[in-house]
Amino acid sequence: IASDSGASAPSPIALTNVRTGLGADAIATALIENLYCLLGKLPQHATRNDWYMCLAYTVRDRMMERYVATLASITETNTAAKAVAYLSAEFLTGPHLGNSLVNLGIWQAVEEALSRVGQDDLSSLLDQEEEPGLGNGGLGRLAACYMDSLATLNVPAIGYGIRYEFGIFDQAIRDGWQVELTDKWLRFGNPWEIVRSEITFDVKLGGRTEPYYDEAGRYRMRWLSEKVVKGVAYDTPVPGYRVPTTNLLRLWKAEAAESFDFEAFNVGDYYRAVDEKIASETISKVLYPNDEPEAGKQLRLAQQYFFVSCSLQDMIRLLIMRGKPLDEFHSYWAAQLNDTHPSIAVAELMRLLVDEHAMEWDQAWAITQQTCGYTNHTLLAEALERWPLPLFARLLPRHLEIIYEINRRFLNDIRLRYPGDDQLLQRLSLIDEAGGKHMRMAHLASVGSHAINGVAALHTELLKQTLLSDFHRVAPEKFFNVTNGVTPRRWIALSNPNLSALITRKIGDRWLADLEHELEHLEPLAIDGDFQKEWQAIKADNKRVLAGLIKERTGIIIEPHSLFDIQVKRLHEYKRQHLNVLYLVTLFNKLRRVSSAAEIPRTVIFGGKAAPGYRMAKLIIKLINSVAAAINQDPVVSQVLKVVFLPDFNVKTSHHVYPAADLSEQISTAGKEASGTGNMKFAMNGALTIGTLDGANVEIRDAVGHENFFLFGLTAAEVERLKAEAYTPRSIYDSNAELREAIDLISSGFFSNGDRGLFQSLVESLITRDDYMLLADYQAYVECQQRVSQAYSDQNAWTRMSILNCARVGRFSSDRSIREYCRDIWNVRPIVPDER
Ligand code: NTF
Repeated sequence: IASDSGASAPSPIALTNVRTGLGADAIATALIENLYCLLGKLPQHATRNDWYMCLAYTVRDRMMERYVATLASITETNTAAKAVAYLSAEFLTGPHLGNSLVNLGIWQAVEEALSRVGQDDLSSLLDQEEEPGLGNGGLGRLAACYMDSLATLNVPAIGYGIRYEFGIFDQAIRDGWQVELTDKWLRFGNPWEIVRSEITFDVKLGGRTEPYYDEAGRYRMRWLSEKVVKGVAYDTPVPGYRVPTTNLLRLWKAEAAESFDFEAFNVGDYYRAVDEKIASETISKVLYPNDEPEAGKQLRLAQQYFFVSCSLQDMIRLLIMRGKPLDEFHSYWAAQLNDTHPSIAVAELMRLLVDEHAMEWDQAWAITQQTCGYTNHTLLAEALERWPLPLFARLLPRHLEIIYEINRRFLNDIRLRYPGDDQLLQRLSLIDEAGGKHMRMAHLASVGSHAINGVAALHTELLKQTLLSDFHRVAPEKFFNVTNGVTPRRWIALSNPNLSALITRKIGDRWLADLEHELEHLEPLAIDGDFQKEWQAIKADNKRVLAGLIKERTGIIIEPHSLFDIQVKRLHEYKRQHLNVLYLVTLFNKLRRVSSAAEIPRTVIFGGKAAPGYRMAKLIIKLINSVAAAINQDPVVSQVLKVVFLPDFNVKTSHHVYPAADLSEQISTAGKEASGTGNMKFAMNGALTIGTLDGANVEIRDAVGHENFFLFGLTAAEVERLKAEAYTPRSIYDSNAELREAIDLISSGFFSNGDRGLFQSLVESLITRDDYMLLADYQAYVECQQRVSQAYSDQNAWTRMSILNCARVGRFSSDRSIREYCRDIWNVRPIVPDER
């Protein structure tokens, strides 16, 4: 077979150059062929979307050889490779086209091919792609970065999740309020996925259990379910960066096991027959739009069980295909639980091994524990998944029995090791007996895994000291830290191509595959005047692009020379977007009093979605928009300050946001943000951070140098101490005149057309409870922002710091994170190309 890359693995099939060739000729021919054969169009009649579709198919073709070869390494008898199953309810991949061009190294060839067929604008085709928004925020995007790194490091892996028909909602802003619109991402079809109609599994739900004796006379249990739904596999190839490995994302769609209930159909009840089909398909219908769990939502538990069961059944099938015995399951699979959403895997793997494959309990338990690892992503108590026992029993009666047995054995063991400590037993139990009984999913994940990890050094320490302290006491050897990372392919190469080209020109092109060791070669250039100029010019360009986008989406005109101060992330009280607003109101008050001539011009940009049911978060969006309107309208203040809420922040938009930032806002209450990953994306693109000692900020600050980071605020320990001492926010309000003036202006109705009630709940909560310590950190934040302005006024010094921020954050590549998972948790090694 002809392939002009030289990198492809040998194909068992003779593919033609039109399918595999990475040069412009082959790609141009393929474009025309695909347009004709797949879309049934002639070039003169093709719409922009037609061109996008046929380009997508053309690019996908070029991944197939590697994809088939990688899959073979997980299915063929003679390979010893252990593979990773990354189990996650969310994969926020973002658009595939641009990323695939980067990873396959065919950007230029595609541009050239397009121009040969009369299409000169690759970027408009990139724009056509609907974002697959199958995640809420950090957790889902992390899973996508990890899939990119697994492939890039040649580690065979399958990402298992749910093919939601509707992903995260689209956000519109009407009259300053968030409005949610359904995300119809599949509307025009999805050229990146391959339906595997033959790979389906039955998933049982409901019903009851029944004891019986098997042929060998053994006492066993069987599950007589009330209903069965079918999971169908949809695969999306995940190409590594310039390597032979192409992994896959396997997402399950729910369908009715029988699409017609023939009995109902025969008696003429057509509608009832169709009902079951509809009910089954509901399971993969929609992503829950909360970063917190939906307490007591049966459908959510059904979703989790549905994808976990399909995935584990698939993993067993693949093991058997390889001719390996089931008792070696853990030697061939490492399963990572991305938070507790897939934690039912612990009970499901036990059920499959014990009930379906007649394995002894002890052996099944050893395999389960050795297979599973659990990553915790939050310490927030309200975000911990707990299922009311009656709901759990109704949906998963057999799993309830299995979990009781796991718990009985676990607590027996603890009782022997810590005699007489009943409190400890209660705290460790998988069942919370207080109030209505609940199943504690974090406990199930912790007991059923050989490794438990937090996502930043501070977070892991707090996990050990607080949330999981009892588990740490009884099994300290299970605990690891793996600080999050993000892929430099999407977050630098794809979203900041000019910066990327500049870096490559200076330090060669190895940095994209080895950020940890290569990026630091930029450091000496931080004081190089010419380099600084180029650096500034690129930032200025990126800011102009973002300004254009903002004008198009909001009508607001911003000044590209101003300091771009950006806070983009989910809306949550602990992330404290409203602390940022308090500062803006303070600045507004000041600028109305004194001449603004000396003020450094700023544009403050917000973006992020609020969970539809989170009233306070939605009110904060309204406040941001109201304050923005007042500031932007003020003829004096708006000369030096503009405020923008950029609607519908998602992966696609974010490509234009991180590269344009001067200042990255990472201002959560210390101890609350597990890691953050936006903080890394900003720094990689040369933004300086203003932040608290929270999550990965701590490590970012150590990496970039304390003098290149704007630190403010209480530490996690100080936050706890202050809370314990009966914190009284009102006394801070009373004693700080600027703060009081800002809060009073909000209360006065100034920002709400005289409506004093509108923001009252927000103001009340700040003055009376202030759970997230805004008032305690307010003064420090305001002063820190003044230091920022001062620093920005010296552009050369700022640019030096900006370069150093980028040069020193190489360790926040997801490649480093994945190497650590491979070494400490999964015990997997890369496959070398000739192993397949
Ligand atoms: C998030 N957790 C954390 O809030 C972020 O700090 C972290 O960067 C990401 O996970 C990725 O680790 C969640 O989204 C959840 F669901 F756990 F609350």
